[in-house]
Amino acid sequence: MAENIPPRERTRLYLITPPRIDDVAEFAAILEGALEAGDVASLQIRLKGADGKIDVAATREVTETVMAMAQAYGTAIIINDSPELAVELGADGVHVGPEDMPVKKAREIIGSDMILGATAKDSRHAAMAAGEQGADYVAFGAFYPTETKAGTVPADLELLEFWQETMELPCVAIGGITVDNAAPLVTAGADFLAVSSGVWNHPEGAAAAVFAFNALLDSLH
Ligand code: TZP
Ligand code: MG
Repeated sequence: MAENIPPRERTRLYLITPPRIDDVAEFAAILEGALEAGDVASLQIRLKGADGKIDVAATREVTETVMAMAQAYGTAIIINDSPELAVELGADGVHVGPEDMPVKKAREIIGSDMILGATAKDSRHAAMAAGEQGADYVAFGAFYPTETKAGTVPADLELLEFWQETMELPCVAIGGITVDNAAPLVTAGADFLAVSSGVWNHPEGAAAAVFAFNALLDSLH
């Protein structure tokens, strides 16, 4: 590890909602069980319409429903794609991809206090540029095949190792992560594990998944 980089904190879990939520009350109940089961640093509200774009109405409804609960558990609410909506909803932050808007513009919209995350896929250069433009974290992936997002590019562990050794900006690993395949990402240096289907589709339920992820993270720390 480079001398000027402080030791990394324990890797934390970063939940992402399923792309569609039909029953918001049922989702809120499942989420509460999951938050009760173990540490969740943040919850990204990532809801897509039939056109693949952000479902604004659903994002509003779900965010308003879970906001107080997330706050009570110390879980930051991050809105996907739309800085304007993140501001309107009083969220803790926003996550933008290259197809959404430039990181610099997103920072201008949200101001200096909100969290800004940026997708960097498999590119250290995109990640560095995002950091220079004001991102608070960068997301690398997809590390494993995923059905949650179409058109992902494969990323490999060396990227996490490089980032951990040379950069201070926190990084998120994403894409097809489950309790069973997460360990190498943690060892390679991911600061956060961003997980959707690996939690919501866990055979024993979301709470069991969050518990198991935290047990794994504790064991690797
Ligand atoms: N970006 C890259 S992979 C991915 C996103 C949003 C999907 C994450 O969901 P899952 O179900 O954990 O693979
Ligand atoms: Mg996006």
